[in-house]
Amino acid sequence: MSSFAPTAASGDAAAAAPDANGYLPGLTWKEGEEFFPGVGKIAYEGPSSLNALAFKHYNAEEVVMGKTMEQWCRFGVCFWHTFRGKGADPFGAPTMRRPWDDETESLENAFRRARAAFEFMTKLGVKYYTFHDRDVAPEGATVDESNANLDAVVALLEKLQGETGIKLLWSTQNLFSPPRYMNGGATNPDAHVFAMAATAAKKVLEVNKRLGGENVVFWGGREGYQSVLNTDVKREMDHMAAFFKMCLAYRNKIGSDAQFLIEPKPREPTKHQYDYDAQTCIGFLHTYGLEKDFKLNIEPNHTTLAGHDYEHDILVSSKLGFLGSVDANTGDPLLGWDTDMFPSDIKKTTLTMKVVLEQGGLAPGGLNFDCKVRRESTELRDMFIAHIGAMDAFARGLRNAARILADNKMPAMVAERYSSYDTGFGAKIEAGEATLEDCEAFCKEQGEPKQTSGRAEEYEMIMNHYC
Ligand code: XLS
Ligand code: NI
Ligand code: NI
Repeated sequence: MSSFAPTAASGDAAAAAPDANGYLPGLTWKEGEEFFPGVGKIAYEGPSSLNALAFKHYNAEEVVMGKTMEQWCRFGVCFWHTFRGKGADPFGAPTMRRPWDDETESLENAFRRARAAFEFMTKLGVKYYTFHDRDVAPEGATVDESNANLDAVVALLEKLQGETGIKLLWSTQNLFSPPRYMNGGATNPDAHVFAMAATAAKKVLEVNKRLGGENVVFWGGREGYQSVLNTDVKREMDHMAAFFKMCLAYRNKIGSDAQFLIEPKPREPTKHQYDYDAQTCIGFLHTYGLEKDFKLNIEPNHTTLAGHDYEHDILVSSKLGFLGSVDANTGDPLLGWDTDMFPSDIKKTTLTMKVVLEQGGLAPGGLNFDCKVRRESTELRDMFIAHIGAMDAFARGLRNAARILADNKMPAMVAERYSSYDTGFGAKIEAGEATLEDCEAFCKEQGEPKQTSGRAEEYEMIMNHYC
């Protein structure tokens, strides 16, 4: 197939005449047609290929350190950006129209979207997907109506899962878009709104179980505050813990074994979110006795918003036993918001996959592409290319990380750096058997410690060898 030139998929959409605003008319797709004509099953063509619609590095069946790439990566497609995102940003209107989307909040539209999503994932070869309740089905006028809408779409999702073998990585409740949640969901000062949030979570737990969802995510976009002046921080955090405990009790009651994941984010939309970063969440879980029942879903673009480097929260949560899943995206260093871009930096994917290899895998979590194509990437083929590029980036990261571990050059250097704790007085410190008096006696006897280089430049040189 031809290289990076536009293909039939984009040409097809371009065939329709744009309206006065330059938009293509909605619903140009017709029953019986493919949603992505001109794009077949994405194949692995190897590193020498320049075909944009082929994998150059992700070879699903290839075995790396005892597992296939597919098993290590467990990629997921997210419904919200990929099938609801239309390119709107804080400064501009939507730029994208999808041929199957008539822009209404009808169930018919929701059904078409779901079918388009499953064709997309099948062609891409991704085995997992993720959604918020309101991504897949429209909100109704009452709780019953909303739940009935969701049930109707979930019945179709269940059928499509059965036909394709694609599974639900996780689902979650949208407690941030509806105006009722403007002051928070579980941390809302109004107990009635808390109850609405809990009602939505209850339904998601039921639906997640029905669809065999392997995890449930809790991202608290409005669980935080805009002003300390009007906020009782302690009560809000207590309420958030109460909400989590209700969710756990209900999960256990209905016999679901889905892993619960909190997704940290420091801010946006609220100025301060209680789930600021991985260590803040871990502290919260310990404070409320929830540390055995939750893991974390780490999103690197949130990590960088918290002022840490891309890999920081992945590393820290893994080493403390809390890494459950990854929302595999990236930010732009020059933009201060959650741009949710598809990852393409091989050093970052290498560092991520090194952590994944070291902890023996992510299951039941995965690498979920909580990513959107740029506002200017308006063609259907861009949806494929973005995912293919990111999957290739993680495949390269996986191979690189496996070489780093197999060669054992860097790991051995790190081990050597800490070797004073392996034996003698250091081992006594690690065992918790040394006192302040012992330390003083040791220093009086040993004198000044010798200076040891951190050798960061050498590590960087070695990293470049692998990437
Ligand atoms: C927003 C979050 C959100 C969660 C799911 O920044 O990343 O998309 O992943 O609610
Ligand atoms: Ni996310
Ligand atoms: Ni995000």
